[in-house]
Amino acid sequence: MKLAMVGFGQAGGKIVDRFLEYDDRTNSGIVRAAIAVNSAKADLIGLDNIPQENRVLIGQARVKGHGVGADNELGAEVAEEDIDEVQNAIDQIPTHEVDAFLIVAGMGGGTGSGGAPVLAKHLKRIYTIPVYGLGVLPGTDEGGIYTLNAARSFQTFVREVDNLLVFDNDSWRQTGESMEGGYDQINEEIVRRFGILFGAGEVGEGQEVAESIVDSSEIINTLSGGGVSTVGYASEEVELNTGGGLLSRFTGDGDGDDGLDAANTTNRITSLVRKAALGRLTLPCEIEGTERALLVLAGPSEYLNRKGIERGRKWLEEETGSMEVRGGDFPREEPEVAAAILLSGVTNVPRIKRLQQVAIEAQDNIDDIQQESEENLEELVEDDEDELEPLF
Ligand SMILES: Nc1nc2c(ncn2[C@@H]2O[C@H](COP(=O)(O)OP(=O)(O)OP(=O)(O)O)[C@@H](O)[C@H]2O)c(=O)[nH]1
Ligand SMILES: [Mg+2]
Repeated sequence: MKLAMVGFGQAGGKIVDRFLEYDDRTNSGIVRAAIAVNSAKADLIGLDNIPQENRVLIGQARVKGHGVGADNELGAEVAEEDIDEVQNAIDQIPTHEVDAFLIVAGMGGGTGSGGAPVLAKHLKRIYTIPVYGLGVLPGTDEGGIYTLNAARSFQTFVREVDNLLVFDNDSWRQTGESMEGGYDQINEEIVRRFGILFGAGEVGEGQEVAESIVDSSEIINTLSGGGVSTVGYASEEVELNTGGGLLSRFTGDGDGDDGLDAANTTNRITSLVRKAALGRLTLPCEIEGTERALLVLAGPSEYLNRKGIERGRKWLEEETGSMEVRGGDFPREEPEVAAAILLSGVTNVPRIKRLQQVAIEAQDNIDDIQQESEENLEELVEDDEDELEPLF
C-alpha cells in the first residue's frame, strides 16, 4: 500500500529516512511521500534521503531550533502552534494517491512524543484515509523522564490514531554496542518488518501476480478497530530458480510447483509462520487474545503455495483465538522466503501494563501536588479573609 510518512522528532525522522532508502533498495514503492518534522534544526540537517523541502522546523520562535529537551508538553505546544507549517508540507503531496498516513515517532523524547499525537488528531479531522502511528518505546535504561514521556504520550497517541504499531527498543537493544550502531541495526529491523507488511499488495508492473495476493484493503481491515499492534518476522534463505541448476534436482512429486517439492514448500511455510509468531515481536506480548491478524508470505513465487499459507493461517487462528486472521502471498525475487505477521489489537502486553502503571503513579503525584497547592491557596485565601475581616 502507498503511505504518506511523517517522521516526528529525531527517531521518527531517521526511521522515515531509512524507509526511503529501503524503498529504493527493494523497489517496494510504499513511500509515496516522506516528511520530517522537528524542533531541532541539526536533526533535520542530518537526514540523508528526505527532500529538503519536506523538512519542517517547528517551534523556532520558542526554542530557536535547539529542540525541546525531552519536554513533551512543550513538544505538544510547539506542534499545535506550528501545525500550519506541517500542513503546508502535506499540501504539496498527492494525498489522493495515498492509502494511509503513517506518523513515526520515538515516544521517549519531547518533540516526537508530544507532537505526534497532535498531528494525528489534526490529520484525522481533515482526511478520510486512515492515520496510523508507529511508536518507538524507549529502553528502560534511558531514565525516568523517557519512561514518563512514553507513558503519557502512548495513551494519547493510541487514542488519536486508527492503529498504533509499536516497536520496543527495550527488547531489541544489544549489549556492547554503541548507541548509534545499535540504532542502525534496530532501524533496519524496523523497516524490514514494516516494509514487508506495507509492501504486500504493491505488486509493480511486470511482477508476477500471485495466487492469493495480499491487498491493501486486507492490511487496512486488519488494522481497523484500533488498538495496539505488533509484528513478528522470520525468514529463510532459498535459491532463486534461474532455470535449471540446483533446483531442477528437486523434482519430487511436483504438484505444478515449478519442480519444487510441494510438501517441502508447505512445511517450510508452516515452520516460518510458527517462528515468526513465537519469536521476538516488535512489541513482545502474549499472542493469545489478539483481535485480528494478517499473515504475509514473501518470496519467489515458486516457494509460495496456498496450502502452506492456509495451514499457517489456521494455526494462527488457534494460537490467537481470533476469528479474523487473513493471509496471502507477496511474490518477490529475493533469495529468501519470509513470514511477516501483523497482530492487531493485542491485549496482554507486559510493557504497556508497566507504562500505564507509571502514568497512573505520575497522575497521582500530579493530583497530590495539585491538591497541595490548592490547599496552600485555600489557606492563603483564608488567611487573607481572616486579615481582611476586620475591615468589613
Ligand atoms: N529505534 C530508534 N529509536 C531511537 C532512535 N533515536 C532515538 N530513539 C529513541 O527515541 C526516543 C526519543 O528520542 P528523540 O527522537 O531523539 O526525541 P525527539 O522527539 O527528537 O525530542 P527532543 O530531542 O526531546 O526534542 C529516545 O528515548 C530513544 O528511545 C533511532 O534512531 N532509532
Ligand atoms: Mg531530538
